[in-house]
Amino acid sequence: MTDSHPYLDLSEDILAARNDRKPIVALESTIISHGMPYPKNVETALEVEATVRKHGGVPATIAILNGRLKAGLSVEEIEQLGRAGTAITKVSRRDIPFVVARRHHGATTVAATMFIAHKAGIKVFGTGGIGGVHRDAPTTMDISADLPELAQTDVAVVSAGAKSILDLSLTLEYLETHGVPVIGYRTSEFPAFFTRQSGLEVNYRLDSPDAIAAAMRAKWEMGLSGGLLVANPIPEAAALDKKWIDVVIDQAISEAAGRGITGKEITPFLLSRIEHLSKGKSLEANIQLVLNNVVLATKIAKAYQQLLAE
Ligand code: PSU
Ligand code: MN
Repeated sequence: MTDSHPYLDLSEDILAARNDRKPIVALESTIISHGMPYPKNVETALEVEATVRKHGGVPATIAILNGRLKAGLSVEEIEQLGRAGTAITKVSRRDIPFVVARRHHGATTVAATMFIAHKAGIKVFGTGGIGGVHRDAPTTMDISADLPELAQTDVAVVSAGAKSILDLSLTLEYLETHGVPVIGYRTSEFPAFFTRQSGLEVNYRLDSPDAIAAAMRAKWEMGLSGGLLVANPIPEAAALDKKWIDVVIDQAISEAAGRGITGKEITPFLLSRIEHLSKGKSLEANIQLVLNNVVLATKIAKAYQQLLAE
């Protein structure tokens, strides 16, 4: 079914949720196809959706299917993306028109998911980690399209910070330059995905979903466009040992450099090597932090809906 946009299909669920002003949470699909191995990816995607529902929200997993931008997927569609894995095109902002024109399928990154969520009127998006400025960016200029998307698209993204496959300090500098606020949820430190600490500070510490929703409303009501990054640390019990995971990450990065991997392949390559080298420990941590993030995203979506209804 189409709703006011010639390229976009909202599922029945999402259309109904919009009409009833229910809190909707956007979810990305690159994490399914390129971020985790099958069948854990599908199990996790379905558990993530169930978690949003359990907390009173409506999940909108976002992807491109047969050239249509989709917000709200069926279980079969999620299974299809997860089973195909890296055979599905990883779609960031620049790729969207080509996958659409060819009527192909695409798994959307944080950037592409934000773009589609915004078109669908969805303001909150929960994921694992965002892309950022790569460690070798001063020479390669490898900066994820997720960052300029955060600078321009009005969606709040809840993530567990970013992995130290990236230069976290440069990532925060980029966000500052482009006016993207970084909010620490109940922390003043920017979390490093697998660990709660990075040694770097967030811009604002906020301790409640209501406070985050109030900042979103103020920002957008005054026409100050662009997203917000909500950094939610991994639960203590799921966090990995920093020294140990740093060794794993360094090894994955040197393997990527040795094989000359660049461009859009690098992030999926690093994620899968880290998973392999950590013997699945990183995958378990990844799943736990995503679940934690979508709980917070649902609470923020609820708080934001309530504010708008006042
Ligand atoms: N980081 C993760 N897990 C992921 C990704 C990044 O810890 O699944 C995915 C997300 O879809 C993100 C994308 O938007 O990788 C970034 O890719 P790139 O660095 O090529 O922009
Ligand atoms: Mn890149």
